[in-house]
Amino acid sequence: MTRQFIASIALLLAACTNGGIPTSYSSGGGVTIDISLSNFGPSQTPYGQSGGFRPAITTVSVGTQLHFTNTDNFCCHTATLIPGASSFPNGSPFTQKATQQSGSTLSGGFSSGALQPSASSQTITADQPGTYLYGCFFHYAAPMRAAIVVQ
Ligand SMILES: [Cu+2]
Repeated sequence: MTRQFIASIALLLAACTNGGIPTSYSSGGGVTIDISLSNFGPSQTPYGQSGGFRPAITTVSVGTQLHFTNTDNFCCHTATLIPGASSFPNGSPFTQKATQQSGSTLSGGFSSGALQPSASSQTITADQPGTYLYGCFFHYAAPMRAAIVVQ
């Protein structure tokens, strides 16, 4: 194979997989982020190791409405904001409060509370541009962490 051919294949793969990080993009409407520790194994992101949520990085525009659904068949998971973090902290950043549902905007902070199998969170509005890291109270170290980027 020529060097050029190899380079073009590498480019093609990069375009398809976006560096191996599962991402999604939405320009409005509702976006569902799936929660499953069983199905979504660890992947590397610019913020550290992610896992347990799909996509690992959800990219949306301002005004998008988000919610989380527990697609595992066991209790429980949370999706809980890690306030002010630009990378995933080593230890769990959460308190017991994460198990109670709170918040309806990304900038104001949120937690889905403890979600039973098939349960969905409240609707959370991507109200301000920024990068929002979040994770699961019960399985933060698994890892169960992911990011939402609002543009
Ligand atoms: Cu969990």
